[in-house]
Amino acid sequence: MSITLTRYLIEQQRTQGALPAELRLLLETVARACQHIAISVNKGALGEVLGSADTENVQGEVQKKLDIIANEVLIDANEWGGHLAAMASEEMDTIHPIPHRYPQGEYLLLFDPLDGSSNIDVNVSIGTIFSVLKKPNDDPNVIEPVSEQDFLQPGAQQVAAGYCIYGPQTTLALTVGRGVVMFTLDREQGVWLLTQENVQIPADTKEFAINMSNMRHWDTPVKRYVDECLQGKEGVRGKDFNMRWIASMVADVHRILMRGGIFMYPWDKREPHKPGKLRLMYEANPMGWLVEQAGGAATNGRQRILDIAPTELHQRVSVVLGSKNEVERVTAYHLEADKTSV
Ligand code: P6P
Repeated sequence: MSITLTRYLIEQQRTQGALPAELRLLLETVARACQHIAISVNKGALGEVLGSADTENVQGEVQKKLDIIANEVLIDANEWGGHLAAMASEEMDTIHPIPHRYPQGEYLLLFDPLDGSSNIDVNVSIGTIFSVLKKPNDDPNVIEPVSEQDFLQPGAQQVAAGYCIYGPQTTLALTVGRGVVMFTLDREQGVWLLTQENVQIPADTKEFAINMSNMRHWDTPVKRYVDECLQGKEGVRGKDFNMRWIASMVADVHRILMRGGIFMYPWDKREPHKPGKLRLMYEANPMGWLVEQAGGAATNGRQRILDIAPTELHQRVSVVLGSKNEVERVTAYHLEADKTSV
């Protein structure tokens, strides 16, 4: 008998006390929204969903039609349920408070509605990334309007995180702090079925993911690490490495959760004032927690990503995540370089 997402979450709520009812309802709503997004993604050229929307988001990036569709699906699905105080999205400049006509909840939902948009029109895997926080000072007697400041919590405060990858299979990866589980969408039944529990990332790997075209812009520690990988068996690592770069964080992270590896999007000299390309609140934090819950590690090259105290909703961060021993090596190279540069 296959276990559906609903049954799994109810059992987590009932037997482990790990899951408040309101959070369970929120996660089911997000999963249903991802099912809805998958329908649009899978239509492709048949559904008038490809190409640019000819608008820009807060990041200054041209939005694809599917970016906007996915954002609207998540907003519409999560506005009325009574479990949220507000939402934040890569595609929206400011937070989206729950309209007064709906009941207010205690949770904050953050998402990148469609990560990897450059892959949409060429039929390469893309995904939705989401993170759940609790609204701070949630005193039922004190009704304060939710603010952007309420979202600025370190990733260690997340109560749930996950992603949905729209690939050959449509798969949902989820953690509520008790390891990582995966569900695969059964399209015939229209339900998510549990397909993997206790996901574990091997501590070692022979596979690294980074955009090699940026090599000349990298800082020394990253160059040192990648050079050693490229030296292969003859070099200090004593083994050959393989390289992957899908340019879709969800797809690269999913591969790492399934078979190990290290993913790097480090700071580089192209835009030295930016700490990195990826966003902390709705990319690095949820992915960092999933990776840690699966036995891996996630740093910005110097410190644990989940310990970073956010100052802005859309702030960027350098990301090194995946197989624990490799992440620790890259992080050690950064700290060694800092010591010698003092
Ligand atoms: P580049 C997608 O736009 C994204 O935010 C991540 O999903 C992905 O890992 C990265 O950017 C790809 O960036 O510079 O290689 O195109």
